[in-house]
Amino acid sequence: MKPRRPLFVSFEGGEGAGKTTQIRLLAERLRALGFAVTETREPGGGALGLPIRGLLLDAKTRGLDPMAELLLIEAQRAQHVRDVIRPALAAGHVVLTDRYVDSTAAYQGGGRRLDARLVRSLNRLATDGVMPDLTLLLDVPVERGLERARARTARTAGEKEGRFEAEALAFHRRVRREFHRLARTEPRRFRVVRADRTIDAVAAEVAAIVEPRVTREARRSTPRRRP
Ligand code: Z5A
Repeated sequence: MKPRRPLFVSFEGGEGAGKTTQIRLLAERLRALGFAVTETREPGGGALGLPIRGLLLDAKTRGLDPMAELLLIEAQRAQHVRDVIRPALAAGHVVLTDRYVDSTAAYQGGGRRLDARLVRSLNRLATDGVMPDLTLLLDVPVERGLERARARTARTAGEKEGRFEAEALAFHRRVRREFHRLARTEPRRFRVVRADRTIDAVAAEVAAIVEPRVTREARRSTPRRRP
């Protein structure tokens, strides 16, 4: 295994943008190069991830107050950082997370119109300052992404459309606008990747962005030989 410094990469974007697909491909590629990789997601990672994911995504959870939704997301995040992200970074892994703080800004801030400053401060509290080094925003027009997500849901036996998929187009457009705004606000952290292309084309661009960063970190952690 190569000596390395950790790198924390988040994947963001709307429904059906291809985050899960791209994380899987990138993780395979990095592992083949000899890097230790931790794949995780929100909601889902950590001890509270799955139960809270069930509550948030199930269309049967009707009438969930937006503030309750926000607090559930931040609760699972605090545990996710403690259980998964911090230990993986401490072990020198490349951590790839499917959604993180920017999803909260986009969905609960942009989509649900909760106060942006409140979302930012809860994000800060929950992450305890553990922020991604790099964020890839996979950007796809809302209709195209929803089409993909719904086609996948229809293929998956027994799965019904989830709470977020069922939201109006206007909601998803606000989410996408907010992602774009965040990317403009933090151009050093964000890279916007056009995701309305083939899986291979997107994967090639993702690799071209992430691999040099991972390799650079590995070189910086290699002790120099004395002459
Ligand atoms: N949420 C929130 O509100 N606030 C928060 O802070 C956080 C989350 C952290 C998580 O659900 C939900 O939680 C999310 C917001 C909310 N909303 N929803 N729904 P999720 O994890 O189930 O949903 P998702 O993150 O949007 O995942 P997704 O719909 O599965 O999208 P994806 O991961 O970006 O895409 P994918 O699974 O890789 O691909 C979807 C389908 O498209 C699949 O059949 C692929 O084979 C296909 N695909 C992928 N790429 C392509 C390309 N390039 N061309 C053609 N087809 C493709």
